[in-house]
Formats: sequence, structure tokens, C-alpha cells
Amino acid sequence: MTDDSRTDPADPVEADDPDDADGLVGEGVDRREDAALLTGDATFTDDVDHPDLAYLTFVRSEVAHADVESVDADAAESMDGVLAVYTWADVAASEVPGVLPLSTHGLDCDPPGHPVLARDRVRYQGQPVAAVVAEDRYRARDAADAVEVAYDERGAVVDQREAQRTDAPALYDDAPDNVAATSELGDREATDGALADADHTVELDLTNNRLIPNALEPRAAVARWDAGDGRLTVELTSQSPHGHRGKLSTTLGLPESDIRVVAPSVGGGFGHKGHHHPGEAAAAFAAMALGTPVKWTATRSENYLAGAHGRDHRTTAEIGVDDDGSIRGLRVETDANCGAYGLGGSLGMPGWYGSLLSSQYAIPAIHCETRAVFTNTTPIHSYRGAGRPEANYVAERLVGAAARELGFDPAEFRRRNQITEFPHETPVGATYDSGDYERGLDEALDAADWAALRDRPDRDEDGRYLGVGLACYVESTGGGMESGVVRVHPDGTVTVSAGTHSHGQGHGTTYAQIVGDELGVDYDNIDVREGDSDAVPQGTGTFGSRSTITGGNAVAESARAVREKAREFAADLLDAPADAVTYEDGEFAAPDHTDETRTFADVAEAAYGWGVPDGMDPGLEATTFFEQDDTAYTFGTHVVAVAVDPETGAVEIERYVALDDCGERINPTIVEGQVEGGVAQGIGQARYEAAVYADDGRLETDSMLDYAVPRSFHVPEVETEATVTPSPTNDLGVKGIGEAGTIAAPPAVVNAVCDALEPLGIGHVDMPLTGERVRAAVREAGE
Ligand code: MCN
Repeated sequence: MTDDSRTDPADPVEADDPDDADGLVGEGVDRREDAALLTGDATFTDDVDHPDLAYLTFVRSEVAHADVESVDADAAESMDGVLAVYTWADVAASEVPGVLPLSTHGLDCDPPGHPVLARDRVRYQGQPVAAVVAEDRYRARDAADAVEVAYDERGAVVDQREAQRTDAPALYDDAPDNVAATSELGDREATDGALADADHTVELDLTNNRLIPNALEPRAAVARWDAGDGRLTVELTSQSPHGHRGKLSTTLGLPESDIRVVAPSVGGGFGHKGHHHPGEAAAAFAAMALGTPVKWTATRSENYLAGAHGRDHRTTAEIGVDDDGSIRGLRVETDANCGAYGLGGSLGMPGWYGSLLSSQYAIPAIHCETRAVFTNTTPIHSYRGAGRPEANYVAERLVGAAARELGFDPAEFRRRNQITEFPHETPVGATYDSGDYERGLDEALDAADWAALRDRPDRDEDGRYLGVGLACYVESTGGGMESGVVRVHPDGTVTVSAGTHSHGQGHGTTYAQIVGDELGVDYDNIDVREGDSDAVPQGTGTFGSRSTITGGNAVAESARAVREKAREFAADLLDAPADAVTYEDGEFAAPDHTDETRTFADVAEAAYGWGVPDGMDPGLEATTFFEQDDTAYTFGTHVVAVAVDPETGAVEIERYVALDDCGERINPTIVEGQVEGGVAQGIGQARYEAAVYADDGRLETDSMLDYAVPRSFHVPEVETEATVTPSPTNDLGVKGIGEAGTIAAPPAVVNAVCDALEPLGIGHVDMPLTGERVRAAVREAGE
């Protein structure tokens, strides 16, 4: 980081006026990437074509848990246009390790990683058993259907609590109770004491429903092996090209220098394109074995069946509160379903999920115990929010339930407990960098007209129960290292690149805004390129709402370095000392020395021309590896008003007000879009979506007919509001925003529905709040 930080971590930060924009940063510049996406000009992975391109399709396990007795591929192999059928035996006979890397750090057992093709056992329905490669995708599919697999079934378990029973089938020999890892955060003794001493305790059993990511574009890969120079190129749907390169390197046993990963336009990721699946590695294996390019594209159903799922927590939590409304402690016990295999660091995710359990509140004691449990279901990995929605749901449901039990207005109850001083260290190991939680709450309540909503009668004229709820949240954003390059061309145009990857977020616009301001170059002369592991230095990628903090600061720092070097070139051209050179509106001048001026393009040309000044290197380019030392914590308050029909259980969201504070906003319009998208997904979790498994491990919700993704008319207008509290953790003063909506919306919606149903004595309904579920709760309450 450079020295000229705008904010000093030691000083409390004042909230800014959100409309106070000066320059490109802070302006709601139109997204420049949309035209190509909307007109079909963008190239997605499945659009990629090569001469002699072959197609790979998997034979997937029909059962959830079984020994694979035999795979008979004879009929398939003899079919027209079939180039090869691979099983684990072919992988084993090659030099290729064939197992997706898995981080076993912190685990109680040492499970193997996910094999690209099943070795001798399948552990979830949809696990790839064989791969068929053919001249076109239809022949590949027909041949896959002709492969005969004999299974000896073992009996399946799909529920993470049942999986821990002694009579449950074990997925791995060295984890007989199916527990992959047990982790604890906070102080158990202090929390037990706090709850014992509290005037009241409130307990809830909560389910955080299992979700299936639904990006517009399913996962896909096209692999090419160039035997001449021994290099593999894989074009794929990735949020993290360098991350995928590293994982392919491990799976295939190839050095990273021999692999190029290109992520072209990617139609949404939402977390599940940040990690690897067997498809990418299998396509590469086949391309290398056959010497011909190979494409693999998941169908929507395959994405449902075998693309990593998200969430799936079962939690028992208890909060202790005194008569005056102060929270004394929070105890949380969670069983997290991990699915059948770990992918990368997925088995560690439940271990840190609890670090946001404090939400916005000064809670003296928190203890969270989590078990990460194997089951015969599709692997679980990060899905927009990745641990934070699960934690915030627990915190905000408990806080809501406690306010109700003690008869407090839910907003007032929260205000009494809000953290007011920063930095603030929570009992679960998070250090909040900055915030103005009370202002955020107040402005959200004002925007929603909270008092009027609270004053409404219990029922409207149609007999529907009226309710209003809210959820505050805190989101950890950023993390790790990122690279950013600013390269000025001789004509003064600029290429910006970073190791992050935009698949809907709009980095092409926001990075250009950042660099435009730092360099003083026309926005239209700045091109942003991401997604090619050869073209960009080592990068980390886009997840965890990290890109603006890490990639944004990396490109900003590079732009500043370039600007300083340009000033030195300009000094030479103007025959003036560098410290006498001014730079405004794209022109360099030295008014005390000469009337002449030089444009940015003049300087760029000189930087690459003959006769570069003594002591200076030619070129106008800088690379920064930015590392974020401290996490930036975004925060906000969402308010929801609902009407619930007791006859049908139908819930109508009448108002949705979202107030979010992500520090300085590079582009407020994009920020609002991110909030709206996240809220839509959060409403999806709260009201519609749930992956359901039958007891035998069959996924019952294996298509959009059975898994309800919200459509546009299911999502109300989201009224977006903002406060701006710059983060002292980075020069731009930014925090991330990409996941805020998925974190705030589920508890806000459920709290509102519980408020509506309070007259019936209903204190909790599990997500998703389908009509059927709400109606069942109403019926049980005697209506
Ligand atoms: N932004 C801004 N000012 C800020 C913060 C962000 O202008 N203070 C802008 C950014 O510059 C960027 C966008 O908002 O254009 C999101 O930035 P950020 O919060 O840094 O998040 P990332 O770019 O790292 O995106 C990751 C995040 C995650 S983790 C998921 S999952 C997700 C999401 O973004 N997946 C998405 N948003 C998505 N949006 C779309 N359309 N598609 C996805 O797959």
C-alpha cells in the first residue's frame, strides 16, 4: 500500500454524503459491458469452436452410494463417431493424478479428493463414472447412455444430523461418524456463564436451506493440447483463471507454466465457478490423450445434479438477554452438510462461518461449535455469501425473536445493542474496521417509514396479516492478494488488467473509472481486460466481494505509479524539473518555466521513442501486487413489509428497503444493481428455493420444474439507500458489496413474516416460506 491513505485507521471515520462525487469515481457511469452481452456479440465458452472439436459427456451415477462393480463400455465404444470412453482405469494407467485437490488443513480426518472419474465407489447421485468423447455432442450422449454400470448399493444418508448416528452408513473409513471437521469459535465457558446469568434466554432451531446455484450459463470448458510446444490451453467458465490453472496443474500433473487458462465472457458465477469440478479436468485429460480439442458443457440438469450446491446448515442457537434489552451472550451449534466430497477448501468453510455471528451488536460472549459432515449428496461449496448469509440468519433471527419475547420494538432492541466504536473486535474473531451502524439503521427506518408500518392494524381489509421486519448485517469483504497492471500504449490509450474476473459485476466499467481518475485519461481510452492467465500476472480471482478492494486498489496503485513516471517524462519534454510540472485535464505544464504544454499522448509517445532521458527506463507501465492486510466490513439494514394470507399461506412483499454502506462507491448505479441482484437471490432463499433429496439420495429437485428460482415478478421493487463510511483499510476507502443482498434479505423477510403471524403465536417458520409451509404453520396455530 502507498503512504497517501485518505483515512487514518486510528481516527474514527465520518460518514460521507453519498452524492458527493468528484470525478469518475462516484458517478453512476453506464456499464460498458452490457451492449455485447445484450446483442449476442459476447463469446461464451460454449461458443468457442476449433477444427476437429470433439465433445465430452459424462456417464453419471444413478445411485447415491455404491461400490462400482463393473463398467461395460463395449457397446458405446463401437458406436459411430465415438472417439473414446474413459473410466478410472484409463486415468490410473496414465501419468495423470486425476484427483481434484482438497485442502485437509484443520480436518479431523484425511479424506481423498474428488476423483475426476469414480475409482471404485460412488458417493452421490450424479458423480461422473465414465466419460465419452465423440465427434458431436449428440453421439456422445447416445454413447453415454449405452455404457452399462453395475453397482452394489451401500445405503445412503442425506441429512447431516442423521449421518452422525452410529447406524448411518459411513462415506470414508477414517471418518466413521461422517464428521470431516469440528471447529469452535469464541469462549464456551464465558458464554455458558452469560446465558446462565441472563434474565431471559430464547432458543431457536433453524434450517438454512440447501440452494442450487443458477447462473444463466452452465459450467463449460474447451481444452486444447499443443503437443508441439507441450502446452495446454483451457477456455472455461471461471471466476478465477489463475485458481483454475493451479487446480488443473495439480489434477493433471502438469507445471502451471504449461497451462494457459482463458475465461471468456462468463454468464454469472455466484461462487460455483470459483472452484473446480471434474468436467474441466476431464476435457483436458481427453484433449491430451486424443490430441484433438475437446469441449464439455454441462446441461442445466447436470448443473443441478452435480454442480456444487450451497448453504445447508442445521442450527440450534440460544441468546441470553437482560430485562433492559442488553444481549448477554449467544450460543450456536451447527451441523453443516458438506456433501460427499470436499472441493478445494470447502470442508473448512463451516469452520469460519461463525465469525459473523455478532452481526452489528456488542455481544460480550459468543460460542459457536460447528461440525462439517459428509453425506451422500452433491458437494457443497460457496454460493453467493458463502457462510455469511448462514451466520447472519442465525444472529438476526435470534435477535428478532428476543426482541419479540421481551416486548421491544425490534429496531429499538437492535439500537440498544449496536456497536458504536471502531475498530471493534468481536468474541468470534472478527475486527470490524469502521461503521456507523446507528445512522444506517435510522436512515433505513426513515426511508421505510418504520413508525407508520409498525402502526398498521394486524390485518388488512382482505383479512391478510400485516407485518414488518428488519435485519441488520455486517459482511466481511476482500482478502488476499491481487495483481493489477496499467499499460499505456504509445498513442496514449491504456489497457488495464487484473487477476480478478468480471462475470456480471462490471469491472470493465469500475476499473476504468478508477484508472481514469488516477491517470487523468479519457474514460473511453481505457480498456479493461481480465481472464487470461498468460496476459495477467498471478491473480486470485473474484469471490468474497473482494475485487474492488483488491483489484481496484491494485490498478489504482499502478495508475499512480504510471502518472508519476509520466510526469518525469513530461519534465524532460518541457525542460523543467519534475516537481514544477503540473498535470490537469490531460495536459502537462510547467507554468513557471515555459508556456508549452504536452498531452498525455505526447508523453506516452516519448516514453517509447528514441532518446529516453538519462536515468529513466523506457515504457509507461506498472504492475502492483496489492495485499489487503485488514478485512473491510460492509454493513446495512434492510426493512421488509409483508402481507400474509392465512387461507393460502401466500406472502406478498409490499415494501423492500435496502440501506447498504460499502464505503466509497466507485459506481453507485452498479452498487445498487449488485444489491438488487443479491436481494433477489436472498428472497429466492427465503421464499422459494430448496434442494430436496429423497432418503435414498436421489435429488428430487433436479430441474427448474421442481426447484423454484424466483422470476422477475416474484421480486418486488428494491428501494435502495446508502450511507458512505469509507474503509480505513485501503486507499480507495472501499468495501465490497457483491453479496450484501443475500446476507440481509433472508432474515429480513422471515422476521417480517413472523411479525405478521405474531397474533397467531407463530414465532418461527423455516425457509423457504412457501405458501404450503406458511399455511401449515397457520393451521397448526389453530386458524
Ligand atoms: N463496487 C463499487 N463500489 C464499491 C464496491 C463495489 O462500485 N464500494 C462495484 C465493483 O466495482 C463491481 C461491483 O460493484 O463492479 C461488485 O464489486 P465487489 O463487491 O468488489 O464484488 P466482486 O466484483 O468481487 O464480485 C464478487 C461478488 C460475489 S462474491 C458474487 S458470488 C457475485 C457478485 O459479486 N456473483 C455475481 N455479484 C454478481 N453479479 C453478477 N451479475 N453475477 C454474478 O455471478
